[in-house]
Amino acid sequence: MVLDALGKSLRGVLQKIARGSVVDEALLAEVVRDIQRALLQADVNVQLTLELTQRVRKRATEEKPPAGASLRDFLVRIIYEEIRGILGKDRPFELKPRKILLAGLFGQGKTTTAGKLARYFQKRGVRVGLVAADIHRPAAIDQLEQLAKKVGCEFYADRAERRAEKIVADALARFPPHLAILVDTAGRSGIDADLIEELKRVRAVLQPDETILVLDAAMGQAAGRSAQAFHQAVGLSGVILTKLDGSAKGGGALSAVAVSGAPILFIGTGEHLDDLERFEPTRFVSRLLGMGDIQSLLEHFEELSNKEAAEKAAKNLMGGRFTLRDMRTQLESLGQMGPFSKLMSMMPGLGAAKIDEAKLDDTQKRLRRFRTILDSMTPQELDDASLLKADRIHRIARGSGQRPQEVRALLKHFESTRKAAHGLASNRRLRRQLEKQLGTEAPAE
Ligand SMILES: Nc1nc2c(ncn2[C@@H]2O[C@H](COP(=O)(O)OP(=O)(O)OP(=O)(O)O)[C@@H](O)[C@H]2O)c(=O)[nH]1
Ligand SMILES: [Mg+2]
Repeated sequence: MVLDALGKSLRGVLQKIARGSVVDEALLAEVVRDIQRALLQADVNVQLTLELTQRVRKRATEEKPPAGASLRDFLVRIIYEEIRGILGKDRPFELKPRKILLAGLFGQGKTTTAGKLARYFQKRGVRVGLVAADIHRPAAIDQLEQLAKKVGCEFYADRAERRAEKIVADALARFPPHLAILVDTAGRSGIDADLIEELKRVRAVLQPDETILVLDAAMGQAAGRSAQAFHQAVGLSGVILTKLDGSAKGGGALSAVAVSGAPILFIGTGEHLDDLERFEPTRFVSRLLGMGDIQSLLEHFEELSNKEAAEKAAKNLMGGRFTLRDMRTQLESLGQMGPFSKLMSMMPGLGAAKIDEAKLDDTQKRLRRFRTILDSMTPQELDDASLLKADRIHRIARGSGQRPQEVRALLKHFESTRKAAHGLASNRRLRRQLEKQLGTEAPAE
């Protein structure tokens, strides 16, 4: 596994959180310190590291975990999200016949990566044509030809031709149809005018679907500057970071390239043709943190936060404190069989939207209108419907593009729900029965 040391330290942090008797200020300070040390050792930029750990600390002290989640799990999730955040966006990579241009400096792994990508496509059922457009080094052409033989894909080269773009044009004309075409280009010692001009000429002929920069992870943070410069000069659709297997500085390269705005698509993890892995930040972080289970932890959180709002609304309703805000939650949870919609469907009059098939369409349209109206209200209005006098009703109508009558209809619906809820709250037998079904405790009165 790449970034082994970083992964080990971060997993150590999570274990510390799991073992600690309480999540308190002392533990948080220790966790923040450990994360800092781990990231800096992996060559992640100092400022980036400090900002990340500051956010972890701030969120852990200021944000509240959703009801039902432990502080411990919440802290783990914050750490996961923040580390995930410095690795860039997940980007799909299409496996179909299309044209890919590989560029990069000297010795970064372009030719090897062209071979690896060819195998990656072919293994997944897409035939590949490799084009040797490195005109400066004859050995590079032989190298690519060897790789093409190993992979068993199409190959085109013209050892006598001195124009890379001509080679590409000939390859396009000669290859059979429906190939993924991968073009290997020459490297230089720096980004110079000649290199950029050559890439632009090749690009004009190839019309690539992807322009991918191949970068050696051993550059560490400097990989970020290189990616940025290439991105500005030729416009990149992605980056492949090579030699992550041998580099302790991988964290610096990964995070710095992510900042450049060009997504990392693959990572090279060895010299062999199969040593190429898709890079997806979300999965990568899960693996790094050693959490086969982080996925289930995250899903659990997702459910909890939806459930939390619905449960709170249900409690308010039963406690006779039903607000417009709760009504909005009600509308949002209609259709999901959460505790709240269960409650609504059991109440006379309120479950009508779900039961009366004939009116369902009309009702749903109306509920959608209600939601846009509620979205035009201020937080104060959502908490206190008594504020809603004529002038506010007109403002909300304008803001939501509805007629004032519709806003009044919403308020009437709200009022009848509240009254029904009040009746429900005072019917102790019915209420106990509901509470049992919902698994909620009686709200304080
Ligand atoms: N360990 C390891 N070595 C790699 C990886 N990718 C490439 N290499 C090695 O890096 C060296 C340079 O690779 P090339 O593919 O020739 O690099 P290039 O960018 O085409 O080089 P030029 O064409 O000379 O500019 C070779 O020895 C490769 O075996 C990787 O992911 N891991
Ligand atoms: Mg090469």
